[in-house]
Amino acid sequence: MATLSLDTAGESHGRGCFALIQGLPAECPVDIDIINADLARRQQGYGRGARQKIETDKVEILSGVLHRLTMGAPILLAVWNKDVKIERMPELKAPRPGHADLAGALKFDAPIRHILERSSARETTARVAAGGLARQLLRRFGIEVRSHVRRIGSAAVPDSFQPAFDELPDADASDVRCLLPDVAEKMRHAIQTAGKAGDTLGGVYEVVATGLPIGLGSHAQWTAKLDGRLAQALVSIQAHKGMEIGLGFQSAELPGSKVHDPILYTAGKHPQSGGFHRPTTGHGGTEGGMSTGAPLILRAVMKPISTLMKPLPSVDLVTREVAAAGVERSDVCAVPAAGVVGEAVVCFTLAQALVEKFGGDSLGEMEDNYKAYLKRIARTRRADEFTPAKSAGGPVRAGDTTETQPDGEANPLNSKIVPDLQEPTASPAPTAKSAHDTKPKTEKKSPGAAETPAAADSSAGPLTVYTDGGCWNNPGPGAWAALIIDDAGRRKLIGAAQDRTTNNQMEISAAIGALQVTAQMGADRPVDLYVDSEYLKNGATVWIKDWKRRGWKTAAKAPVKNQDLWEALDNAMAGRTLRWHWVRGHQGNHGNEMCDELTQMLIQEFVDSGKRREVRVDISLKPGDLLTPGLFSKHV
Ligand code: EPS
Repeated sequence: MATLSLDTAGESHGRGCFALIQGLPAECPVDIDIINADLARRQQGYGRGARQKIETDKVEILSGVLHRLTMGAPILLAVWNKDVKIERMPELKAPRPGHADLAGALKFDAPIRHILERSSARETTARVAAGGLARQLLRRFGIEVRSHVRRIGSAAVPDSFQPAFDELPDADASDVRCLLPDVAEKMRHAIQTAGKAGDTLGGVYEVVATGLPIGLGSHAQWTAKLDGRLAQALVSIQAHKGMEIGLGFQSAELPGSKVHDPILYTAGKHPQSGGFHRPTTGHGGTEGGMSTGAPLILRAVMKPISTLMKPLPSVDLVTREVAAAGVERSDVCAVPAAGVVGEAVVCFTLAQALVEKFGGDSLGEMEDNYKAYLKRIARTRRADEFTPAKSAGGPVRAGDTTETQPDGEANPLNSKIVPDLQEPTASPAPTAKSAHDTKPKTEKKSPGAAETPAAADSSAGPLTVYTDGGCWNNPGPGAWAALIIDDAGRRKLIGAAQDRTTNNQMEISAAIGALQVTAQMGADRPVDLYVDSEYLKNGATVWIKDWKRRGWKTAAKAPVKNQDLWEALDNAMAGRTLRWHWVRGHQGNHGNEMCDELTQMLIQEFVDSGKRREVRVDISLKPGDLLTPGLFSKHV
């Protein structure tokens, strides 16, 4: 089995931080700028100490890469320190509670300085450099890893906040790497207050990875389990105390029916998991120690940094008398940077699992193995394929299996090596067919085969909805529009215009309209809603609970604006499985742009008719029908 390994070396104030990587296949392209970009991200963050102003971390590749390609040889990375002063640094008398000082000094029979220099979080520089290399291998296979901060001290995003994967890069625009500006402000304030008090703060960040093939890791041995390996990687980061996968600790409170993710099947889609997919993400992307092909959702908790400017009581290691713990230059909070380190260790762990699964001495060999695997998991099993008689007769030969795909187009292998990520797109591939359509013509239907949930449920799969609302002269004539996409690529566009309304009213109306129509398509089908209004998303997911509790009053006891619409939305949401996503409006998100375009056309039509004509649309599109603005003008 091919193995990819990483060892790091270096002391915080020694010559530098070093990473030795072995087992990366030959001929992988290496872009040093990608590694340096991650190193720079690791140095950012509100609450960092003075060290980050001294250092400008940049990687030097000392071996194993030639002409920007890996050579299949050991790779040595170096990030040279500027603050090199380890020889002159004083010994700490009293170990710092929370640090490696005490256990290390006693165990190694060594000065605290010898321990702290190596245990310092500066070591993460080497892991981030190695992660930047791993990230480049993952991208060859369509795997992308991102992160954002959920909590610093008591300032946290709501539990229900699950940003779309596309939104995660925006976290880097915030110095606390938090996507909600009001929470980010609270985080900064909390860090400031802790710093002034000579204290420190920890927090929680989330790492999400998409594009994984099903089956990385293995159920067969505890050391091979992907979830366990990710936990080891994350909890080994300095100051980390725990991690969660998917629903994580929340699973303890919930019944199984709310934790486990139903299995769905759509032929020709989700090639990285053989067409199988999940409407929900409770499992966080792993089952039985293996990846499922769904997004990997991991959260890690970092404790407050243990060097306190107002030190806690400790004991002098020489005199054994009470003494204040040693004080070293340090950070008040490093959670934003920890998220970047979390991404790096997840990248490396996934690259290890990928190399182990697909092996090969060169990237090309690994890619061939990967393609062959996608083909194998996509094939239909014959009813008798795994009966005892068959297995007793020897291994299944290639000719014994039947391909699932009835035509070339639906075969994922006719597409690029990098499979499409799970993110919904406004125009899904027009190739999807129902599970029954894909039964090979020659195959006899095996009794019971159609009863499997995977086969029977394809018509009850998840729905993707984009909505938008707008009006002219807020308040003034306005309209809303919604685009509904089912898991077979069928699309529906609905919308309506009216007089004397507001942007917010139209945003809520769009969601109500979309939920009413999707209820007719199956009230139990999970719905992913993509909206560009924070007012709508926050109202529907967070504020509405408090408004109802207070009898439709705001915290300031004022009546809630647009109560009638919120009540209608509340009714429409009842009993539904909804996931809300915020997308930035007018930024090229195809579904959002379509809804915006239709909204404007509906208003125009309404105004042109002297506001006399009721203007509504309800257009159903088959897979393959082009979704162009010209199409609206025919119907509006
Ligand atoms: C760090 C560099 C260190 C610390 C921090 C992380 O630099 P210095 O000790 O010179 O200030 O700021 O390390 C710790 C928090 C720790 O506990 O050791 C870095 O580059 O990330």
